[in-house]
Amino acid sequence: MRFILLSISLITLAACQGENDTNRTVDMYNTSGDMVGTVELADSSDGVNVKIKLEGLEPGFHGIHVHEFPKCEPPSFESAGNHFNPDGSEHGLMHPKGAHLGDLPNIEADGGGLVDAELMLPGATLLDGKNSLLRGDGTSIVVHEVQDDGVSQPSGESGARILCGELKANSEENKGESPTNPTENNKELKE
Ligand SMILES: [Cu+2]
Ligand SMILES: [Zn+2]
Repeated sequence: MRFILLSISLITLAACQGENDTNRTVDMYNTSGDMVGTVELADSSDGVNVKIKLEGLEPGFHGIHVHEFPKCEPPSFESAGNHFNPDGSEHGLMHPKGAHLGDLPNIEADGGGLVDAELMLPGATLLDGKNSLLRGDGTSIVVHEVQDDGVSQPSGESGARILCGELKANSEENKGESPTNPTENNKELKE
């Protein structure tokens, strides 16, 4: 009986430790380095829920995608790389061989330049695995100048990258000064 209770508490502990990575907030920056809003990510059974709150955009539609590197270097944000595409698909939510896992529907800024939208990334996760937005060093979220047409390669003719936010893996570990875990290197690497 005591053993069972111990097991349950260990399982609960493990679940709590994983909780950090089921919700993440990404700060979004423009090409001048001003923070202009946030993107809140929440893992769910269907994918990753994406809540977008932005200001200062040109009114109208804008493309938005998850890009492959957690690196936002202004003013071009080219450092963010291509769209996050672990399955090797074509770009575009309307493409027959699409879409990239990181492709999202366009967001619309109102007359005052504000965006308040809630979208979904089906099949993506914040947990471990091939489709994890925190895979490797992480990913980034990029907003574009104009709307994504949903079919053109490689990125839907959505124009310049105007906002970018980094979604870094293990950010809570990077904050502290604590030394890296020495057992980390002992894990067997399978090809
Ligand atoms: Cu993009
Ligand atoms: Zn794409």
